[in-house]
Amino acid sequence: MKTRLTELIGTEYPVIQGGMAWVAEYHLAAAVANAGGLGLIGAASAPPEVVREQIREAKKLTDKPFGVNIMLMNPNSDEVAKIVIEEGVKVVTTGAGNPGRFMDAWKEAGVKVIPVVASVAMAKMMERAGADAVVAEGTEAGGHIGESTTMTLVPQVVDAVSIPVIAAGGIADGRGFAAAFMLGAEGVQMGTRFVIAKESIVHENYKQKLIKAKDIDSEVTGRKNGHPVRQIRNQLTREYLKLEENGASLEEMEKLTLGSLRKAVIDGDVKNGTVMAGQIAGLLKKEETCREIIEDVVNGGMRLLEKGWK
Ligand code: TUI
Repeated sequence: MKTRLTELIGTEYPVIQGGMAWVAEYHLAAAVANAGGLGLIGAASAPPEVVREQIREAKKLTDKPFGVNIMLMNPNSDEVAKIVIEEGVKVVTTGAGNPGRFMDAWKEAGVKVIPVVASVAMAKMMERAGADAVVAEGTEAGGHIGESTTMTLVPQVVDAVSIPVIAAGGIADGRGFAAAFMLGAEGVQMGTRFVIAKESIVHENYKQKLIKAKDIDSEVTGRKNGHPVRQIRNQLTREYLKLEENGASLEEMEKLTLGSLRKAVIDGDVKNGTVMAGQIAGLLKKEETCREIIEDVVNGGMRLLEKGWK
């Protein structure tokens, strides 16, 4: 299946795996790459040398292209930006900020740059700065989010830029894939569905929490402090929202969430840890391989697109 995105990044399918903190490590990235999608290593807040090691491990598991996601709120992002060039990474995606200051160095090194954006203004700015494509991520997504829904954001970004647009937020099956293409996207990015992939190293408790989740089980914390994060409701979100309601200090809130994503992903503490997931978690049914996931999404989507509205 060829789109401008597959041409750009050299994958078989127009499917990108989200660069999820703690979750998107090299086993998952390589499995997605081997299944024909673009796997990503999520640098998140990992020490830069750990990111380098992750890239080298992924290379041992796949000869297909894969990328690195750089979370721009991380103070280490300058160093990680250099490492991706040194290690010959083919694609970089960015989140939670403006990657403008790295753009020239990446372009000069031949790295394809795909910023994740949550607004039309940011998409236009990224195109002007030389981005090769953008991921337009709606507020249905898990983790750090913007305000607009995927349904409204994607067509407005498509109309505003001429580079390829990849839709993200709320997509986990063939119906979401087809809908994204109907909105003008030329690819999709999925996070939540890959969290429960067989190759994902996420703790079984976390996977089961997502499989059991219903449509309304996610909650957004941090709206008041400017860092809204979507996650599955639990003891931690209840405590957090209570503190937020009572006007607690940033320090108090940070005490609660420090290391909380690791607690859920690695230790399996889904009560006191942060269980980031998108609103589509309610659709998830079972653990499958990355190949099964990608084939289900692409084949299901293509069947719908060929069938039309009937
Ligand atoms: O980045 C994400 N999702 C994330 S990052 C993350 S790590 C984290 N951990 C704990 C607390 C907070 C974050 C978890 N999930 N998605 C991409 C994304 N980017 N969504 C929204 C944005 C965004 C927001 C503002 C992109 C650009 C932007 O512009 C800011 C500016 O500088 O104008």
